[in-house]
Formats: sequence, structure tokens, C-alpha cells
Amino acid sequence: MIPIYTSKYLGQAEKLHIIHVDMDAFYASVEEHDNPKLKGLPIIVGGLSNHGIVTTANYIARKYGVHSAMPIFMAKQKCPRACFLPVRMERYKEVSRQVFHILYGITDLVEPLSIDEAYLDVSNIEINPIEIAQKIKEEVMKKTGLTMSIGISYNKFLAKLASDWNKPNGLKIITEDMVPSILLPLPVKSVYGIGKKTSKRLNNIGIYTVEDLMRLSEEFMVEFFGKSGIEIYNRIRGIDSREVNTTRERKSLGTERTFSKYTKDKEILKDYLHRFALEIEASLQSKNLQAKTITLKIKDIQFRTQTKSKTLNNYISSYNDIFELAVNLLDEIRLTQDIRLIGLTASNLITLKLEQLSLFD
Ligand code: TTP
Ligand code: MG
Repeated sequence: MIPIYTSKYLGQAEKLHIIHVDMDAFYASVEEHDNPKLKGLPIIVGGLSNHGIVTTANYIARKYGVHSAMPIFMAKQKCPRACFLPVRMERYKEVSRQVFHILYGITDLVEPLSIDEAYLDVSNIEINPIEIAQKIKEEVMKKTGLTMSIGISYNKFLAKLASDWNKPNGLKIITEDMVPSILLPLPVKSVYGIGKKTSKRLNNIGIYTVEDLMRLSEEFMVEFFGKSGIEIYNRIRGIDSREVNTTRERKSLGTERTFSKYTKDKEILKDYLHRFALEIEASLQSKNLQAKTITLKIKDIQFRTQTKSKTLNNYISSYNDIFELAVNLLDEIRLTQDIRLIGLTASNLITLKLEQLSLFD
């Protein structure tokens, strides 16, 4: 069951904009779902010969001490009555595509980390991140029959830590005030960037937990960890400035908002376009880009989407040009229903060359 959260977190929603999702015992769960006879049994997926290794095990098998990368013969000793199944990669990829399709339906700002794991930046969505997370879980369950765990926080490190917190089928939020009580007791190997070897080296000098690590100076950390020292120094203090990196090539640039209060008031919508035009101007200029096409998208309460675009003969990047076009496009749309989402994108992008840049300045 997904726990019901109170309004305690609602005020912090804007800050809690990073979501980390991770499917539970992914390959084993797919097998269990595809063959209901396996329900309730320990399942181990991996190379089937005795020289093979465990790729993953479901949570029932994990109770017997079976885990990924364990030799199969050892898994057989620990849990002889388990179902040992071969890896069916094509099937897992198919389910993974379904899951990512759902994630991209929420936002374009998705960073895939592996076949069953991703970060989402939901700062553009005016819906509480807890509701977004519950929606993702519901949709994934509906489409694939599988559970996932979700972590929500204000940076990547904490969001990932949160999704791992109460697996399987977990949903955990880490707010700023929880950071000391959550981080301090953790073993050093839970910190992103500290692997097995480094963790052993730390143990050898008497450092076992994040609390122990906190006593080390920044200089010492740099000496010990090399160039990642400063990042680790910050990370254990709950600071992580890595952005969610979408791997898709940028063919357009824009922003959209889903409203918590639906509206068809043009003045309110224009106010959003004003903000979007400013954001797009800043983003184009910081990336040395100019755009030829501006597209307005709206979705009404019945989820009908309308888009209107205008392609110019020349390239633009200023707020004034973008805003004027956006307002013209809005005026072309007849609003009969309340709107749940409005978005503005700039596409047909070119990168300004160096000489153009100096002219631009
Ligand atoms: P994980 O997300 O690490 O593991 P998991 O989904 O099985 O379990 P959890 O509930 O802890 O998230 O990996 C996703 C899938 O990737 C996993 O089902 C099998 C595969 N995998 C490998 O192929 N090799 C590995 O070493 C690991 C850890 C996983
Ligand atoms: Mg997983």
C-alpha cells in the first residue's frame, strides 16, 4: 500500500523536484508476472549452469541471503527450492520501454540510468511530487502489473537514497530537515561515489559511517578521494548540484506547466507565456542558440491537446519576439474548456557562430 501523506510536505513541494524511480527485483518480477504459477515462490534469474551467477532474485529469495552476482551453486545451497530461470533480455527491454513511455508522458526531463531506473526533474509540473509519484506507480502497475520504488527529494543523491529506503513498492520523501538523521548513521559505502574498495580504505582508518566522514576536513577529503573529494564532502552534507541530464538530443527548447487550478482566463495564460518567454530567452542565450519556430501547446480538462506554431523567416532569441509570437498564437485558439496545461517551445534551432556572437554582444 502507498502511504497517504498529509499536507505537512505540501509547502515544500517546489523544492522537492527530483524523483528517482527504480523497479523492484526487475527481471524476477517480470518472470513472476508472466507466469502467475510462480507467485509466492523464491525466484532467481541468472546464468543457469553451476558456473553462472545470479542476475537478480525476488524479495522472497533474498530472505535466504541470495543476491545479484552470487554464484548460482551458492544460491542453490542457500535456497534449494527456488525457481531458477534464464535471462530473457528481450522481454525485460519491452517492459522497460513501457515504463519509460509512462515517464516521458509525465515530463521530457527524464534521465535513464539503467534498464529499470531513472531520474525525473518535475520542477515544471504544478502538481505535488507525491501525487506525481503515486500517478507513476499507478500507471506502471496498470500497464505492466509491476511495482516500483520511488524517492523524492531536492537533489539526485537524496532522491536515489530515498527510493532505496523502503523497497519494494516504497515511496519515500527526504526533506532538508531529515538530512542529518538520515545521513549520519549510514555506512560510508551508501554514499554515491564511494565504492567497495574506497569503503575498505576508509574502514582501515577507523571511518565507518557518514558521521565519521563528517569530521574530516575538505582538504583531507581531496587528498583521500582525489578530484571527487569536494563533491563527496558536499554530498554527505546533503548538497548535490548535478542536474537531471536528458540524453535525447535537443531539437527544441521550452517549458510547460500543468495547473493545479484549471483555467481559461487569457490574462492568466498570458502571464504564463510571459514567464515562459523569459525562461526561453535565458535558455537560448545561455546556450548560444536562436530559434525560428515557436509552438504553443494547450491541453484542456478532457486531455484534448491543441498546438499552434509559427515559423519565421529569421531567427529570434529575445523575450519580446518570443512573447509577441506566443500571444498571437494564443489569440488564434478558441478556448471553450478550462485548460490543464500550457506549454511554449522554441524549435528549428541554430547555434550562433563565434563571429555572430561578437556581433550579438
Ligand atoms: P537493480 O535495480 O539493481 O536490481 P533489481 O531491480 O533486481 O532489484 P531492486 O528491487 O533492488 O531494485 O537492477 C535492475 C535489473 O538489472 C535487475 O533486475 C537485473 C539486472 N542486473 C544485472 O544484470 N546485473 C547486476 O549486477 C544487477 C545488480 C542487476
Ligand atoms: Mg531495480
